[in-house]
Parts: sequence; C-alpha cells; structure tokens
Amino acid sequence: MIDRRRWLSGLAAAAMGALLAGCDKLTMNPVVQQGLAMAEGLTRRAQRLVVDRKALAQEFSPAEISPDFRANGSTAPGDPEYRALVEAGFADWKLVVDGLVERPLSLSLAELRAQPARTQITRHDCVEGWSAIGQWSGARLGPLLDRAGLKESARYIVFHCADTLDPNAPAALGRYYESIDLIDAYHPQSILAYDMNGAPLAVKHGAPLRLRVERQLGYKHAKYVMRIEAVADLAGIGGGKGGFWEDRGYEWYAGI
Ligand SMILES: Nc1nc2c(c(=O)[nH]1)N[C@H]1C(S)=C(S)[C@@H](COP(=O)(O)O)O[C@H]1N2
Ligand SMILES: [Mo]
Repeated sequence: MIDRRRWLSGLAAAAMGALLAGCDKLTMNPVVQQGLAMAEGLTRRAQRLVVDRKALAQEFSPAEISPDFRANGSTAPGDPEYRALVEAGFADWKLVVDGLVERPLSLSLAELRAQPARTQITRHDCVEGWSAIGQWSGARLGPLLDRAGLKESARYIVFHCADTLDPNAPAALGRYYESIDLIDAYHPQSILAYDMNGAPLAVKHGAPLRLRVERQLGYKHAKYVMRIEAVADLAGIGGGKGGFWEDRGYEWYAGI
C-alpha cells in the first residue's frame, strides 16, 4: 500500500527544490523546464488531493433526514461478550485507546460524552448502492487521539469491533475491523458517534459507539467499536489489508 503522507511529502520536497533552484542557467534549459513543469503539475495534483481530503462532506438539513435508515452488515451481533454488554445496558462498556500512544485510555460512555463533540447530518453511501441521511453526534476523533498522545511512529488508526461477521473464518479474520490514516482521523467530521437522530445509537446501527468517517463509503464506518489502536502499519492486523472487507478485496481508501 502507498503511504500517502510520505509520498506527498516527497513530492513537496521536490517542488521546494525546484523553487529554490530559481531562474539559473540550468532551469533556462527547455528540457529541464519541461521537467519542472511536470513536477509542478504533479505537485498541484498532490496539493488538490490534500485539499480535497480535508474538505468537509456535504451536510443536510433536519428535514432531509431519512425516515428509515437501513441497517447493514452485522445488525445483532451474537458474540457472547457483546451480548453481555447489551444486557447490562452498556454500563460496563469501555472504549480502549492503545497501541502507539503515550497515554493509553479506557473510557466509559459518560467520559466519551464529556469529550469535545460534533453533531452532523450527513449522507451514508453503501457500496451496495443505497444511501441514507442521518444525524450523528459523537466525540471528535482528533481531540481524543491528542488526549492519548500519538507517538511519532503512528500512521494509521485501527478500529476493533465487537462483532463476528464471518463465523467461518478464524477469529482474527472473522471479526469486523477497519482502519483510516491520520488525515481522516483528524478530519473535523470524523467522530465516534454515540447518538443517531437525537437518540442513543440502536444496536443495529452499532451501539454503543460507531465511527463516522464522512468522506468514505459505508464499510469504513466501523460499528460496535471496542478498541482503537494506533499502528505504524497494517500488516499485522487481521488479513493485513486494513479492514474486514479490504481483506476480501475491497479498496482500503474508499473515498466519495
Ligand atoms: N462492526 C461492523 N461495522 C460495520 C459493518 C459490519 O458488518 N460490522 N458493516 C459496514 C457497512 S457495509 C455499512 S454500509 C455500514 C452500515 O451501517 P448501518 O447499519 O448503520 O446502516 O456499517 C459498516 N460498518
Ligand atoms: Mo456497506
């Protein structure tokens, strides 16, 4: 997989080099000029990529909220650990934040609700060809990661879920999981949602906590999030491709 951040900073360094070279004899050479123009074009494209990735997803008005938001994938996880949490009304539930962080966290729902929050009405687009508009409230992922303190080496954020979607696979492959890079992790609309349409998240939509990563397709929006792990690469997680569906051939970056 391409490390987009490294790749982009390489391009930026090349562009800086070209700028610093200025208008010397070498750059008057037409062949060199052509090369520089190409480098500039590349940099502009890279710039657009970065700018686009930071842009906000469209938000909608309350009147546009779908009366019937479909549930998909796991909708009633049978995993015993999860069933026990449901039966206790998630009183014992804790979100673990660990991996490449300075201060590992273990947070209750009340503690998560006290974190910097955001509410947004967005459209969910599933790769299967359906969409729905919903209102989501949750803890902003960026400030939460800052509270844990990402180490220099952290490149991706992995979301470990409570549900086994493929009971025929070994546990590490059957459990749902997802991952995003730091650009999406720090995007202002990336939240860990605990409310949907003004009420606590229903089990079918990922109670008690699910990711909203609004610039990407539905399968990136991990439901039943139990643990958030900061990692340097994705090779050691699940099947190594960065997500349950990615391990089964889907794109890791599912931008919309
Ligand atoms: N843990 C978990 N997260 C998941 C899934 C799943 O099966 N398990 N399905 C994904 C898919 S394909 C979609 S479209 C959305 C569906 O979210 P919804 O049920 O709230 O509509 O959740 C995503 N996140
Ligand atoms: Mo989906």
